[in-house]
Amino acid sequence: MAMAALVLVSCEKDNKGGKNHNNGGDDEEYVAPIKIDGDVADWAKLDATKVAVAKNQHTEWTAVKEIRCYADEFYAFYYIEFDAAQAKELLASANGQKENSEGQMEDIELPIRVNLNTDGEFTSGYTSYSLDGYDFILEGGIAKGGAWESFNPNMYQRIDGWVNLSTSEEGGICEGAGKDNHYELAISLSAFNAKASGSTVPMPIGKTFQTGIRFYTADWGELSNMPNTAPNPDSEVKGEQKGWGHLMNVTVVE
Ligand SMILES: [Ca+2]
Ligand SMILES: [Ca+2]
Repeated sequence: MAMAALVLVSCEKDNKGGKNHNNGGDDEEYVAPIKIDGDVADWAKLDATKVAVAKNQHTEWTAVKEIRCYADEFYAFYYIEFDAAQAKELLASANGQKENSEGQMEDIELPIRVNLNTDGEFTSGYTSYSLDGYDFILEGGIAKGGAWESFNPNMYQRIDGWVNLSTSEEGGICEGAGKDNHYELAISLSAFNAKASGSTVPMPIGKTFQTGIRFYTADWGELSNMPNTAPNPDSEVKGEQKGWGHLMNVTVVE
């Protein structure tokens, strides 16, 4: 929690400089509309017409009930609601250590992948496991040691395979916090775009983007794709057979 607070403070400092467009007058201090603390009461204060919402419609994936996304010019905020009973089981399962593929011991975590389509095109990027081609993945754990943890992901861009633009050790792109069966996370758009703009295929987040989240068990079993739909076995589209949904469309609020 202490580290998450530090990240937000440093981002606010940077952002204040970026917002200084009235000739150095008394800038209004930016106050994030969502505090990343796992308490989701602040979401009720947002203009609901500007919040993208995806409710679980899948008949087999029941662990995640709903996700939401709201973006202002500094952050993209995410709300995640788990089924209360399954959240307890998932937290308990993200505990202890395991040997990774390189033979080293590492913490068992509950991983997620935040998917972002930043180029406005639905055929470029990664088209498997989503009906829309997304260009970036933020991949990392949200729980370990039996408790929620901050979100400090690796950042990958789809350029002829996945290219790692930033490691979790570098940090500074995201933060997250959970409480009971809710989890909140924020992406710093300036930090994300600094990495995205510096790649061989620059593709920063603009005024609109599309997003979703894939959820996994602690051993990378499929837990849920959000947004989703009820599976349609009669469809000729593989994603529709499996109940994958279209990404949420998010317009940045200025
Ligand atoms: Ca909050
Ligand atoms: Ca794309």
